[in-house]
Amino acid sequence: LSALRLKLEQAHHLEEVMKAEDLDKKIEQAGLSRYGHKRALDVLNRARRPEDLKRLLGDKLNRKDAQNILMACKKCGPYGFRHLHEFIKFEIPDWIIDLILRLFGRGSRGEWTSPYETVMDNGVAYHVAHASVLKNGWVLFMPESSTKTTLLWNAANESNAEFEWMINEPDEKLFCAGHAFLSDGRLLVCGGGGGGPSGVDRAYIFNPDGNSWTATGTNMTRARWYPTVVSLADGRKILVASGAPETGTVEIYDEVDDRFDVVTGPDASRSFPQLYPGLHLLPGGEVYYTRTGFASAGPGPGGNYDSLNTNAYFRLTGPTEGEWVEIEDEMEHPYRARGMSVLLFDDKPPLTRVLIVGGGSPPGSETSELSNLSTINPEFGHATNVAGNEGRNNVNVVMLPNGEALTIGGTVDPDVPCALFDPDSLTWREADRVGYRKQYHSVAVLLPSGKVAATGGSNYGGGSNAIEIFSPPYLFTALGVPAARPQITASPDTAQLGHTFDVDSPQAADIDRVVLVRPMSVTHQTDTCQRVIKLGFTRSGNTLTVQALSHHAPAGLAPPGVYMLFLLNGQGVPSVAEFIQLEG
Ligand SMILES: [Cu+2]
Repeated sequence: LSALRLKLEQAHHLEEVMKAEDLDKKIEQAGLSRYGHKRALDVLNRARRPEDLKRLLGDKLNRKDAQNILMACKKCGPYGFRHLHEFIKFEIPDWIIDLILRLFGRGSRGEWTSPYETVMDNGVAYHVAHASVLKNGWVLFMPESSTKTTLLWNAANESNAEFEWMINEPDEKLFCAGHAFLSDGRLLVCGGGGGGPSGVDRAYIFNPDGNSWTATGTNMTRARWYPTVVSLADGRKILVASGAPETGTVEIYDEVDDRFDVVTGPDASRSFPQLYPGLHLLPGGEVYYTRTGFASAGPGPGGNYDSLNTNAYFRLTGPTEGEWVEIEDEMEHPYRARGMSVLLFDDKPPLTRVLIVGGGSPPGSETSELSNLSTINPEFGHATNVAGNEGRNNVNVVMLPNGEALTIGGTVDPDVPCALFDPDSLTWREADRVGYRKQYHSVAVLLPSGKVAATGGSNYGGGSNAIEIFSPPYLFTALGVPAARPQITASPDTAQLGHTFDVDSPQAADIDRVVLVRPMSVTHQTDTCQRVIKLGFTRSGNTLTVQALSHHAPAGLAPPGVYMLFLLNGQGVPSVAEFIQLEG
């Protein structure tokens, strides 16, 4: 009899081992990272009542199963479940395990990987503080140190590190410069000069055709360290604002005349509490100040804050004349230093919104605020907690082609999850965590692959030289398998604003959205370039005829320049982007 019992026990044990192996396979297939696994167990272990579990697992969960899970959790000891394997012992239904794998796997949280580091050809680590996505798909990095070397990275090569070092370097340090793209995809880089607020008045242009640096025709009219640079609506003028030691003036770079001029007028100057003030070009052509930025220079604790607490906008009133207009109403948390702001556009109301994430101190830095800028009297919304519920400073926000905003880091502890904002439901949800701290001097950019690269801050910001790459949830099915992506088989190099252009795709019948995304050029949580713009289209066979905005579209919606063209299918899966030059 005891032999029989032993046999039964062995059989039972064998069955458990087989079930565990089966589960391990499922865990791997769902892309449940060690961290995702821990988050799943955290949520389960925190549940106290069946209702807590229903919130996670939905109404399909009946009371009996819920109570079984709560009981099983208790039986596992004071820490609750330590591995999903423990579910097997308690015969928790398969559908619950499968649902947990879907909720915490890469199909809903995406996945960070870290293929390699930024190193120079002599093997020395390269510390990044600036990143710009060029029209050839390479990324231009500028250093977080007093070296003049700029680094090019082939973002399309994820398996092997592929870098190029500039043969001709600018003769000034570009660390702490501000930058934005010109209308032909060249990059204008203004001021900086290294690690101190004395600043330089030099400006340079990087040309991705031939990878060359040249000085601008004239210097800036002022020295500027930590300035913000914004492309304006006409595709010819770039606004340069703030930057120490200059306090108030703004100036205009004219890309046709290749010169800088200071902007004049009774209200043409405005001092900002922040260096790198968060500025964005609105569809109407105004430049809006979001109150994000970097406060450290100037008097006062932590920076030269203004007492106004107002937002403001700038508009040109003549070729080199302009004015700042203060906005009376104010944000719930107007102190947003070291937060980041992004524009959200839609083709139905609300048409234009700005999302402000983190910055300042708690309460406030753990939240985001959404302001409706569809009229020039903004409506300020209430602050909403960003998933992770942690204060975020020096946080990165990247707009994805599906219109979601990805928040990365901003916390000392990289264990705090990244967060995805859905502009339709106005809700945040958790995403996979980054591998390394992403704070001061960290950068993140959307790549043509539809993935996001993050790195930087390794010298001063506690960061890492690792290039980390995020595959958003849209690149996977709900079960964590790579999703089939639509392809672009033909698209033009240029398109005229107000006119149509043709794009070929074998999946044309499934295409739900055609979007233009302006490539990012980011440093210090400041990017004025990124914008996601939906285009109308019609379909005939494998060809999409796309409307490059209507004649009536306001000029500031899509300033002339190089864009990434993405097709998205009905499941929201994007193609790899093709670059397209939008001409005014
Ligand atoms: Cu800095």
